[in-house]
Amino acid sequence: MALFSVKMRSSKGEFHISGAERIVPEEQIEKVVLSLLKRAKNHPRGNPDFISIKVEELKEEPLYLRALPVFEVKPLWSPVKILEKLFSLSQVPVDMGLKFYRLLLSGISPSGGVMRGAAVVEVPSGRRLESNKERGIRVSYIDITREAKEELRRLSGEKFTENFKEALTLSTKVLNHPSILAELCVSDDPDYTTGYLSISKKGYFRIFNMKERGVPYGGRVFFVKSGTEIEELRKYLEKKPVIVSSVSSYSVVSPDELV
Ligand code: PML
Repeated sequence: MALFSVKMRSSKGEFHISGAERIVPEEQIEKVVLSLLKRAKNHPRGNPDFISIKVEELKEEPLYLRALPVFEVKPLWSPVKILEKLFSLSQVPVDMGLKFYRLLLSGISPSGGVMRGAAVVEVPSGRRLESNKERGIRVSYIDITREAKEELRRLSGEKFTENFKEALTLSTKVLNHPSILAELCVSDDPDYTTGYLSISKKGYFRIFNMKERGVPYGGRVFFVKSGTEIEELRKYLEKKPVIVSSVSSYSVVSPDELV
């Protein structure tokens, strides 16, 4: 059965307001186009003066993945201390991890703003590999099945948000690539202060209060192995369709229990 990618993005002038995407069978296209249109028109960031909706048949079979296991870290320590602990459990040096966390909080793009895509940082050199440092690499062609979404909602209860579901879907695709060691994310939504660090072979660690409310900066950093072939990684992240079709687990952990 043919599958279609449906992508929406909206803006006002130069200002990006929202974006979302789905992968659906042909008979669901109309319903999904309408729901993405409604979403674009009712966004807390404002009324767009430009909405683009693109429908495109997938040219290759999607990869079906199980979501990363999720660990909600109890906010018993400061976010910096939690990140220090988590980076020490990863292959990313703690100093390097914290340096990029601070950069995300202060505007990581060369012009001092938010990058539309992710920065790619080689470990241990710290070299930036993405060719366009203003745009970065944008992960695309992702979705989660209705069953997996409902299971995630059941497991995470009142902590479920649409942002969380979309971030877990994206991070599951990212961490599935063998070159990726970790992904750090701080939302650029001024009102969304929960972020995460995903670590290869460990999972997705949700961290509350990653930034002060009202801060308009954020973004994503992918930490990769030395010798990563950036063009191959870019193609996978930007083009390979991925559908998350099952979830693993959702647990709440204290920072001192992290191992
Ligand atoms: C974003 O706004 O794109 C990032 C959302 C991060 C979600 C973090 C979470 O709630 O687990």
